[in-house]
Amino acid sequence: MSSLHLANGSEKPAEVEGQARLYSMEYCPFAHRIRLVLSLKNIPHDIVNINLQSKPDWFLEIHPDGKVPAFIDLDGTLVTDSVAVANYLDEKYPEPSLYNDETKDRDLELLDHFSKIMDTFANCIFNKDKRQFEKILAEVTDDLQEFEDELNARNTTFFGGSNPGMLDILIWPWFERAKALTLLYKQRASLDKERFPRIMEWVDGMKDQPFIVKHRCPYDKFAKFIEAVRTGNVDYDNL
Ligand SMILES: N[C@@H](CCC(=O)N[C@@H](CS)C(=O)NCC(=O)O)C(=O)O
Repeated sequence: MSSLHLANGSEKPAEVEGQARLYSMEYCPFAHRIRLVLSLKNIPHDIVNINLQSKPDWFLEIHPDGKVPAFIDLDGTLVTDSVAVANYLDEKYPEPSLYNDETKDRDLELLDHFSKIMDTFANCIFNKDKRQFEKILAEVTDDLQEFEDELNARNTTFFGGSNPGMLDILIWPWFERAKALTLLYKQRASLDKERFPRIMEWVDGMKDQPFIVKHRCPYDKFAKFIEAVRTGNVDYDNL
């Protein structure tokens, strides 16, 4: 289902009858979101991985921004940007539905707030945040409090209820990669069990979901990927 990361000069893989297509990259958290939605909803698709350091011309013709994820539906519709793709898939393939009417607005608000954590994470991995690790950790921990409180208020394992919903899926790729920071900064860190019991239960519940297991991105591999990105030379298929 997945492919090697195709670079410029490669042939564009032929479309497969009856399958949508996701242009992806193994370590990208945004593309990871879409792999999870596609799997959970059992949407027939293939995955074409792109070498983002040497993008094929045919990929740039499809999506001139050159970013993954890019999704092409069976009827040829192109959708880009992970949240837009996830919402498109939820409308077009409603089983199972990933939003609850009662919580959708709050989910979208929390997703918006989560982008602060995503930005901090990106600044850390790309060496743009010059603060001490402890300071960054303290800030992210404070930002997470709202998510702990929300799970507590909902009194459910997942934001989606007894099963993961859209918010669970859209934030998960960063939780799976978070420990990579301890390797990159060569520091220890763990979540305070007393302060974040709900988040801990949520992480345990998410980790066991078959669609999560299927697309796992081990944090040590992600750290290797980031180290390779920092050298400017990524061997996407042999990390
Ligand atoms: N806002 C976009 C971000 C996607 C994104 O930044 N993808 C990265 C890989 S993780 C990418 O394609 N980078 C290639 C580039 O910027 O040239 C989304 O949510 O899909």
